[in-house]
Amino acid sequence: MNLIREQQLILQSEKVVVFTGAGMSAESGVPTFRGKDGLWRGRRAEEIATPEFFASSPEEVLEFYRWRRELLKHVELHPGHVALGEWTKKRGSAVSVVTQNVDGLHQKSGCPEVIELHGSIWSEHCQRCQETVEETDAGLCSCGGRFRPSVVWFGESLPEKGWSRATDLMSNADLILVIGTSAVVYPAAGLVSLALKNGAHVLEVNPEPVLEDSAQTICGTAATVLPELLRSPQA
Ligand code: BJW
Repeated sequence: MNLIREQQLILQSEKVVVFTGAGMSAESGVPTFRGKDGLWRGRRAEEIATPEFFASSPEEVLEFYRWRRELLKHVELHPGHVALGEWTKKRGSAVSVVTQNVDGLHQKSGCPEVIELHGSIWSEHCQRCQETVEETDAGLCSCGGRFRPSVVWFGESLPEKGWSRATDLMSNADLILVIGTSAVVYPAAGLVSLALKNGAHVLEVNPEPVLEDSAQTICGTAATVLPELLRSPQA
């Protein structure tokens, strides 16, 4: 894979945002939402990841998250995570990661700043009093409300602080690396248009690129492309 021009572009960029989706974790064995393994017991994310479904079938939803946490406890970082973790540490405050993923794998690989737009699967909050606990399967709160995963379901707002930081970063970046997202879920997907409108260069890594008109695309997977892309170009 010859990525010299892309490596140079990265080297010349002063403010970079890495924007990731489920495809980033796919090669660690975590199913994407809209890929072939994306259904859980025949249900799509649009059905199960909703407050309405939790209200009607809380045990089924909690089991879905239990299953995913159990899977995540046993996955390993792939070479793309490792390369991204090392590179972000090296570039320091010049790089931020904005992710739609709730799995915590960017943090595990050492990325210093990770903004989780859709929350985290590793904490829960009470539906009634909003108390947050760094605990999973917490059951009932002392106020009598039910704890639920602190993730963002359809129809819910994104965390205010994270969203504000993400829009700020996207508006001021000169390069956005978009990795492993179908870019169909809003408002997160709109961040790419925001960056483009503000003059950023967009480089997409995806085996099935989705941003072809507006971005430069590298057709390949995160684990194969990132170690090469984030290497310094050879003299
Ligand atoms: C690889 C790879 C490899 C594979 N390497 N790449 C019409 C227009 C605009 C908006 C709306 C609309 N109708 C409804 C809405 C709103 C709705 C929405 O966007 N719906 C769309 C489906 C149309 N959005 C919302 O409701 C959001 N909130 C909101 O808008 O609030 C305002 C509001 C308030 C009140 C009323 C109405 C609005 C909230 C969205 C929350 C999304 N939550 C989920 C679940 C999180 C919790 C959990 O994990 O359980 O977030 S859904 C799911 O989709 C998850 C993901 O973060 C998100 C995005 O998916 P992602 O990451 O892109 O994954 P995939 O599977 O789609 O794509 C994987 C990609 O990887 C593919 O491209 C592959 O090719 C690629 N790939 N292998 C690299 N190895």
